[in-house]
Amino acid sequence: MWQLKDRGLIVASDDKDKSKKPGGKRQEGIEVLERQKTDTPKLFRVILHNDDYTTQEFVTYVLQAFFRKDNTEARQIMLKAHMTGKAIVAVYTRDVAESKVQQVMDYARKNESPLLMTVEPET
Ligand code: TYC
Repeated sequence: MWQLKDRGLIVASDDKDKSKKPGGKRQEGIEVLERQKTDTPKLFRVILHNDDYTTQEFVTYVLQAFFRKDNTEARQIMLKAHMTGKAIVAVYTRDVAESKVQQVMDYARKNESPLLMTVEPET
């Protein structure tokens, strides 16, 4: 198990922790820093899917409002989906990607749009 300590150190606190002497307290410092690991989180793409009903303006607005795209990039992503069927909007951790998609789909349904976004793992 990994724990975040006060000064931002990541220290191991599992049984295999060699810096922990038998019966004694775990030692921290240089020894611990050498053991520092960066567990890179898995990343997930938010995919925008084309449909025949949502207006180009609505899609462009959604990309700006929910994904902080400027108008030019939002239009490029929208047009890619419009012309090819789908486009990658952004890449996030799973929680953020799923939450963004949920928010957009809620907003789209309230506005009577069938706009579809999905989440897929990065390869
Ligand atoms: N195809 C839609 C239209 O012509 C526009 C559109 C673009 C809809 C991209 C969805 O993801 C989309 N009105």
